[in-house]
Amino acid sequence: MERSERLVMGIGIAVMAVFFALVLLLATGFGVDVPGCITEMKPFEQDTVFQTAEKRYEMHVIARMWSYQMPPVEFPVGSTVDIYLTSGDVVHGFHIDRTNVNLMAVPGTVTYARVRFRTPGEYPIVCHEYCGIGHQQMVGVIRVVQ
Ligand SMILES: [Cu+2]
Repeated sequence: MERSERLVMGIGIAVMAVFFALVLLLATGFGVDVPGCITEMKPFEQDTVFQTAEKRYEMHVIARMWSYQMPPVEFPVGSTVDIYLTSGDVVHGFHIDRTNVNLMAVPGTVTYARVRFRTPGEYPIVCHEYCGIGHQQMVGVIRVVQ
């Protein structure tokens, strides 16, 4: 092995050692942790779906492998719904068919969309991010009635 190769390998090992020491220091000394507790996130402190005014609703959805934590929901035609979404494990998708709602459910963050349901019917919800072996089971439905 040439001297320059040994030098490059030595620098590489030293940089890896520094990064590893920094990760250990941050994890143990400064309490840096991956985001986790959904219940402490503000929108998720209340019930899942509730009415805020006439034909105005707020819906809090948690995506988990491999379903959406939300009850069967039914809104009257013309309702405006504020949707707050997060994930309890990995990245998921949240697309409401026949609307422009297309969100990412990311652990530790809350995504938001507002949608108005103008026509009655069923609005299927599907996950559009491959999230594991049960991904195809991640479906839901919103019913809009007269
Ligand atoms: Cu999925």
